Amino acid sequence: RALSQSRLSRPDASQVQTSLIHREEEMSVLEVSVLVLYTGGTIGMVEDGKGGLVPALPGCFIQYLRTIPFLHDEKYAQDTDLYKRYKLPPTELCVLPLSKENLRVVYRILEYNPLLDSSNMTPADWEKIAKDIEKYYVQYNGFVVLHGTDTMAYTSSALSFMCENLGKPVIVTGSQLPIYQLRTDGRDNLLVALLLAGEFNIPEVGLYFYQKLYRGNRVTKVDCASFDAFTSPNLPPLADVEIDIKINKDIIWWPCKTEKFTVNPQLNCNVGVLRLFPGITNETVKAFLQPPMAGVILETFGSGNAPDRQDLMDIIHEASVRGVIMINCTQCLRGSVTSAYATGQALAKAGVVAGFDMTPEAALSKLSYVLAKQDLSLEQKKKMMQCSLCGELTDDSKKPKLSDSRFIQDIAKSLSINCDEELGAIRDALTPTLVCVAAKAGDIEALEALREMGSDMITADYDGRTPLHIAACEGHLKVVEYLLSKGASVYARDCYGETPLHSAVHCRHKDVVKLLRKTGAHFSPAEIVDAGTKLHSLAASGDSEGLEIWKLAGVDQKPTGVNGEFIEFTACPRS
Ligand code: ASN
Repeated sequence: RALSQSRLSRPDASQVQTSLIHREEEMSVLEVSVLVLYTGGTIGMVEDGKGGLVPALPGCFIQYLRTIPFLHDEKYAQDTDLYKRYKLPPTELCVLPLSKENLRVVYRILEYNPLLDSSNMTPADWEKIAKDIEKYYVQYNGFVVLHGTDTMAYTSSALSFMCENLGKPVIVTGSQLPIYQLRTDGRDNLLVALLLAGEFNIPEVGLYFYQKLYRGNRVTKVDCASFDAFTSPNLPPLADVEIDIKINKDIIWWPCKTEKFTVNPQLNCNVGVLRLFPGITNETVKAFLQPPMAGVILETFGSGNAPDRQDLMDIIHEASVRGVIMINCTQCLRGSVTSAYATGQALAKAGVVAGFDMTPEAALSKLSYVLAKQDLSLEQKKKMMQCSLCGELTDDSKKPKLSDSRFIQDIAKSLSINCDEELGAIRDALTPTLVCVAAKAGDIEALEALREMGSDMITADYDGRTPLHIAACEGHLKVVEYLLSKGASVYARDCYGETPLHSAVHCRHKDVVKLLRKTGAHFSPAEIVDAGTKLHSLAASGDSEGLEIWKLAGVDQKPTGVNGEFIEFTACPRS
């Protein structure tokens, strides 16, 4: 912040010196906060004395984490009055050592009671997790859900649908061996999940396991004897965690609506999965489709094929006419349902809807979510099942192809480049700057042209300022609107921790502030504390316009002092 202010007015040499010192101090204490919802799973289990694993006693988990130096830095907590500042006891709060990115992840653990083996999870538990994310959404930069691996793919899929307009990372993880054991994947999975949730702006429900961050609704558990337990058969990982953490930003599902985050907890539980097999009888299928069944995932052969005998098709057609929604998903691990074969076409004729390359876990939880939408007709629900709501199925038609970009192609030609990796490198080096320039100029046409070339609207400049920061600062309302519709995040932070909302407030662009608030932007608790000084000075100088814009941004002042002076500041999470 000291440096960003010094950019506004030319500092003399002594000021530069002070700014750098501030910067160093400030960077070493830039904190991000993560809420850990600890629901159970092997990660926190111990032997029950009879040869079985069960969740440890309440409180054991965090007590243990606090003894591991790379998961908790007590000296920092003491030196900086952490527990007092966060108003939380040491039984709930931990802080990681300083990361390579010069950040401190401060994390709070909310331990569920009872802790569950994930085989006992139900939709009611998904609802509780989703509602906790909603309850604490404004207070934390990201969320980690600690969960058993057995049904983790169902939970991560369900959360991805229930958390509508998600703008912050929700990382689901767990382990194959308990964290208390000498050899375990638990410590590493937890540490990386915390870093991903705190330091990276990935607005998705992800599942982190064994060096890969996957999209939560694309995963399936494939191995119960290896640390590498999950796979995402039809989508590459969102991030590869090797020596460097490589985020695959081309496939991240950036939110494109100017709507706030909400949780939609309604699910219809009258759903099921029927795996077809050679010789399946009509009676079995008929019995399965009886009321109250409202939706069924049919696990078919190959690219969506089933025995096409007429009597079986009649049973399926009858169920469809009764309003049962049936989704065609393949039993194959990889690939998509197509209409390549007559046996598959017969299913479509009987009323079965293609589920393309959705995993059965994603298809089932999506069906449960879609069926519960009371304001939609049956046809609308079927249509919704075939559209990608949050990246759960592949829709190639929307993806701009790098090879279609004339600009990139021309540059590649003049540099004699023809391999895809080098093309990607050119795009990554050139287009972020061009997008920032267009955002500053308020030039939507240029932005659209750049987007068509395959450029994203989210990559930051060297100060971590995204095109949205720049447009917000300049007060280009239309550009802000455009960027939000193309995936820009209201939670992006520049290297000083400043959000686009802060930029808009600082430059007093009321309309931009309003739009960002509508999209769910808010100040962090730390920014609210900082805002105190600013509000005091605005109040002291009688700057009512300045005070009003802070209020619009969700920070209000209460004149509670004896003489009516402003002494307390509160956040209004929802405008
Ligand atoms: N049974 C455990 C669970 O799902 C398996 C695990 O977490 N590795 O809770």
